[in-house]
Amino acid sequence: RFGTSSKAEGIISPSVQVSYTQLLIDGNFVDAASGKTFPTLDPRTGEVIANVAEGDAEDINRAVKAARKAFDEGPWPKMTAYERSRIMLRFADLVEKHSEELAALETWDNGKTYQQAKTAEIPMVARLFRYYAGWADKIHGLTVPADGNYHVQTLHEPIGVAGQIIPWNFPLLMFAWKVGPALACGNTIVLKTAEQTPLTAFYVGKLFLEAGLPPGVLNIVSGFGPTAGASLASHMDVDKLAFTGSTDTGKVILGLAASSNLKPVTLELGGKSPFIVFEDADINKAVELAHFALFFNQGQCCCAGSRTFVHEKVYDEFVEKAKARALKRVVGDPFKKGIEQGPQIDSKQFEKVMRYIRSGVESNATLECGGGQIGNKGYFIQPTVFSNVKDDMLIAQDEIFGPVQSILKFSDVDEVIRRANETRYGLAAGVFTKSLDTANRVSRALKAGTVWVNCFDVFDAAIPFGGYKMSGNGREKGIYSLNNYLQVKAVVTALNNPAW
Ligand code: TXE
Repeated sequence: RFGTSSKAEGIISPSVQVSYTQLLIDGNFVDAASGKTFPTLDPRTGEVIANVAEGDAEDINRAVKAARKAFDEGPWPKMTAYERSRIMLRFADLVEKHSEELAALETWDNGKTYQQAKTAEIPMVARLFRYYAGWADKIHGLTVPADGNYHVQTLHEPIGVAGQIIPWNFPLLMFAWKVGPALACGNTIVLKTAEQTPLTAFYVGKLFLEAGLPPGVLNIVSGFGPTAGASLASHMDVDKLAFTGSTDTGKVILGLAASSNLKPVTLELGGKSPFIVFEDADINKAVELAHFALFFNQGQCCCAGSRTFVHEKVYDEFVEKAKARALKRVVGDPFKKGIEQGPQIDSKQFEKVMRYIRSGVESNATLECGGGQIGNKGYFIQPTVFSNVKDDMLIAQDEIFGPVQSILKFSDVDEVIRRANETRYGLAAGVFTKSLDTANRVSRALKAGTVWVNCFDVFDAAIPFGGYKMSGNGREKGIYSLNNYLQVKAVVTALNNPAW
């Protein structure tokens, strides 16, 4: 139980306990068939929060069977869209009602600040479900004017059983991005949570049952990638797969889908997003937003602005200010007031980030500040800034996924467009300028799924999100996400009309 110290000075979360640690299959919380469990850890200390059921192939089979039955026999796809929409709306209300416990559980399991979880992420989860509830009864096909004596219509049907595999950096938001559109379209779901963060999905699974979701419509399996995840990706009775995670695992998943039943796959993978500051930008604002773009969520964002390109005329001033801002960043217990940065998710990610920091130093980038661990417990890392970063350095090419800002220098527009695009990724980009011409030119030239102009990390349920190149395929959120979960059927009927 967390919260025994909730009255201690500065602690801002309510007390919360772990109530659900079993798999949610066919409307019931059950142990893994093997009886196995695994620990989920508190990133502040590395200590065990709870042991949760370790699902594997057999549990995925059970979950897929339940989802199949709920799809084929109903009631989910056979309910009216309005009824489905009302369940989703009731669920959104319950998320809001339980937002404090959910935010506390998310912080405990993930290490993100309670403030961020409570004021930004949980409200966005509710918003997403309301947005997709709104779509449920507005999904329809077309009548098509074809040549000949035919009446042609398209039916937009749910695909069937959707498999969804999510990561640990935004556990509930990723749940919402995937589950919202799948349910709105009438699919049933088997979702595998990340092994680092299984807790909040179980909690909202319970809220969904309370909202009236029929058994088997949403099944949640915790477990590891190569076992539970791979069984879901290669399952012959899963009709569609959606994945968010690393590019390497994305490739494995695509292979598993291809070698099993060719299920369609949407992938949201890594990034190395440029954040471009032109000489005419408001420098103070650009420094603050570049800081936010990189350090938000401990730097664990697929769209982090992890290559900060700054025009040579304002480079030195920018670096000085970026360093001063990073030095001011408050790192500590994410449950405490005023904390901006908590620990990294686990020892594997911590070691990865530290390796990249060493690589930056060894490749002669200038370490402006940070570079070390904070304390000797948990996975806290000093906000780190490198200047004089060159394109061919590893820290400018690979996704670090931590609080490490790399600042590069450029001298003209064509050069920065070329360099910004010289990456295997293409998820997002930021452009900072007061010139409309520069903003328009650069945002059209960048190969990225999202371009933020004079802003960054603006998310909204209606704005599509996804990647070019090795950042993935398909778009989530907005109207675009519905296509991922629908089949289009053309019905062509001969018209017995001799006059035509
Ligand atoms: O990712 P994985 P990891 C990036 C980030 C991070 C790196 C590694 O750079 O440092 O990936 O993180 C499941 N079959 N991102 O190791 O392995 C796994 O259980 C089926 C960016 O955590 O991709 C988890 O549920 N599933 C990213 C999910 O995949 C498998 C967010 C993600 O794990 C599997 C997270 C397999 N063989 C990491 N192997 C983003 N785009 O936001 C693993 N999984």
